[in-house]
Amino acid sequence: MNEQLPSLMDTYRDHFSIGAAISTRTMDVYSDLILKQFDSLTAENEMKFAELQPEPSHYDFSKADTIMGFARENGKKVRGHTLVWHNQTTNWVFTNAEGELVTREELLERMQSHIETVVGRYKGQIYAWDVVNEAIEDHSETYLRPSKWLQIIGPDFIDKAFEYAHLADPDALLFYNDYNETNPTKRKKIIRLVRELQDRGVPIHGIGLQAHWNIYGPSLAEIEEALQDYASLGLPLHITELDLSVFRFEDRRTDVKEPSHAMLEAQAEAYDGIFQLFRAYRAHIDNVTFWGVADDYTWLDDFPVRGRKNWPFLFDEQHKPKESFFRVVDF
Ligand code: HXH
Repeated sequence: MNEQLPSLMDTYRDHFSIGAAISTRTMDVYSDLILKQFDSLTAENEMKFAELQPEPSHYDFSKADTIMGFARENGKKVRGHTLVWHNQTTNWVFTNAEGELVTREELLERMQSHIETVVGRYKGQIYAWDVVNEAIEDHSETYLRPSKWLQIIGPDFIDKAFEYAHLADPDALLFYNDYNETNPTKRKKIIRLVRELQDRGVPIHGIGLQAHWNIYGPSLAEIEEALQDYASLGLPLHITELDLSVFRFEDRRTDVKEPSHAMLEAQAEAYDGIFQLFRAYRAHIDNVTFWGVADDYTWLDDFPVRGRKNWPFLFDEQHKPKESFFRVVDF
């Protein structure tokens, strides 16, 4: 029945590639949609530090390899996510046998060997890596987020991560990736960071804007201002983790069992405006990746409100296109 359905990746072929985050489970559940709609894939969790190196020097590439195999067999590009992050990184990374924090040199060595091993394994197969994820502090006047990486190595942990990744695969495009990226205060800090990296000659090739937004905001004006600001750095932009929650950030309700007509209309309107902007900035945006495929599974189920489902994508729980889909492909 969906045979006449337009394809996102074909519709946007001349604008940017269209991606989706998947897991070894969802790549099967969504295989029909993935094959037809998306030309770029990201492992939602399977390439994070804790998944790949759960214990010192004990790597488990089984799930990541399964995703790489699926991508290769089906001719999909792969974005790598993510090498250095304060979350989903096991505590052993930062401690020695006595349970004390390791030295700067020891942590740099662990960082380099992890990056070499992971980036090296997929050399030439992963076209872009999120090298450092979420290193900027959100609100306050603080610049960098307090983390073990920062505490032990110092602010140049970011430089080092990019340098190690570049050595491991000189052809991979290296990205700094963050959320709340349209917030003016955080935006300025992200831009400051990227500019400093550029000034120091650090091999950074792009900026990843996560775009975990909702149907109430950020406004198109805020998004456009952010795109303009980021584009001024002269680096390609990837929209790395797009989804549009149907709830305001402060909304804590758990009694909504299906999305209302009004929610779906507002979502279609929002997706329409957002993709108009993405098209207008096609000279700067090279990839738009959704952080999932269809509404039957999203990381936003139960997060940040336990017991609450969410419906953030272009395809519904039956994998059928929503009004949002038709608005995105109709221009
Ligand atoms: C992303 N973080 C990650 O990059 C991705 O790897 C993961 O799969 C999903 C989302 C977004 C994020 C950032 C901060 C955050 C939550 C999600 O912190 C909060 C904690 C509680 C409430 C709200 C935000």
